[in-house]
Amino acid sequence: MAGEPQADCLFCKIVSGEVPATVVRETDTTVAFRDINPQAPTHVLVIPKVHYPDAVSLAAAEPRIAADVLVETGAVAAHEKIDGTGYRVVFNTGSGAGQTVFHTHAHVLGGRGLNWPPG
Ligand code: IU
Repeated sequence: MAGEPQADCLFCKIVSGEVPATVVRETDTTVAFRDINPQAPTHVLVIPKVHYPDAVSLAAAEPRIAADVLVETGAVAAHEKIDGTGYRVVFNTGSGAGQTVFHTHAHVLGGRGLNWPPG
């Protein structure tokens, strides 16, 4: 069923605790943890506890939880003290855009200069 944990989903396993992660923050609806392959001094992923493959499908089905994810990116930025200098929130959507894990996640990147456009 939509939103239910998927047996083959790594991020569902992080939500359940089956796979360990360096958790930065947790709320009723989200988990924020450090990316295993950081692309910046701060690189944290914010995921909803429910399983949807990308941000758009989450927002269509569960708009409040999608808002929780977005609000949580700001809480992570404050926690990491990168809110003053600026940071980037990225939802890679689809394999052509570099999405490799098909459980909604926001990348929160900061702590260095960030070029535009991104690669
Ligand atoms: P992407 O937008 O789907 O490419 O992002 C997936 C991210 O998940 C990527 O930055 C990976 O480094 C990260 N990740 C992780 O933090 N832990 C893992 O066990 C795996 C991927 I697999």
